[in-house]
Amino acid sequence: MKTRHRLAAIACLALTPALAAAQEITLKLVSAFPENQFYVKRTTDWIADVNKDGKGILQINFIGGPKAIPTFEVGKSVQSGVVDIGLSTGAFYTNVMPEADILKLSETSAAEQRKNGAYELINKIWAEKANMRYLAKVVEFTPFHLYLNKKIDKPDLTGLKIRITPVYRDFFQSMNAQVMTTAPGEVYTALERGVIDGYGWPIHTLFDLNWQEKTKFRVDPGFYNAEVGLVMNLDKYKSLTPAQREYLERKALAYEQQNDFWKAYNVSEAKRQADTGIQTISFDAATSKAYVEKAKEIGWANAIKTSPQYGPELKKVLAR
Ligand code: 173
Repeated sequence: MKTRHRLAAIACLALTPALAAAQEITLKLVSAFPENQFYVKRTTDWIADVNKDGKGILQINFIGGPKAIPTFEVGKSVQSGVVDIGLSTGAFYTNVMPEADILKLSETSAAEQRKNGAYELINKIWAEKANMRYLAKVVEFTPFHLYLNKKIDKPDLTGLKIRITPVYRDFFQSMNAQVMTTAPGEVYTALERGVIDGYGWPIHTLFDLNWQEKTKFRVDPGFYNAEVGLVMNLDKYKSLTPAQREYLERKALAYEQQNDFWKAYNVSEAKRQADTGIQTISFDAATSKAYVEKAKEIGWANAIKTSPQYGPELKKVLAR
């Protein structure tokens, strides 16, 4: 009895200062997507919920979008700890590690990846190569498409200048496109000035940036699976108390578990494109099948080339 009391007293003394200092933490979050884009609205709604329930535990402060930190710098800022959390797609931080762009090749869902070892593998790689914790995937079930202002009748982009990110580079180049990398925030002006004849982008959210005003065609079918995630500086993640970490992970998982939302949203976005006059370009069945297969083949070939170490391991858990 006596020893137990003494131990309890020592434990209390040891814990008190730590508890007092770490009651509530405020994390800084930036978005690699423009502030007026829907991903940011969904994320600020999520932040409001985190902050409402997280009083005395954990708060998130939304710093802003690319005006605060440029799109292709968000990954580096999370890696170095300039900010704590980034809302980004992997293609925007291949300057931190090439593996980041491999998540677009996911055919298994985030929910499956939590069960089949992919989530642990991703976190092993993200920790080792980018000093990051991958908290949650918040966009999936979403194909990318090629949007054009000039009509094509076969998958040949010879003579066309197309805006890309690393997501589309190898695939569009394999169809002879001349490519130009830009952040989403620069696409409208490039279209307006006629600097580009088209661009790669998901099936959704092009209205947020008014691109429908400058877009004539969408090429079907889509390819890959858009990934947008919340990534956190690993040192900051490790510095959280167990209660803060449990809270953040629970809220991040709840956000990820809303991804079914995108399925119906994408159907409505395709309809909205048609309603606004964006025409679809499609190929015959065999050509369409070859188009999607080529995208996948090129995607994995590049993944394995840029990451001989992790490309093949990721393929086992991301591909079907
Ligand atoms: O086209 C892009 O900017 C891009 O790579 C991307 C990736 C995921 C979601 C939205 C856009």
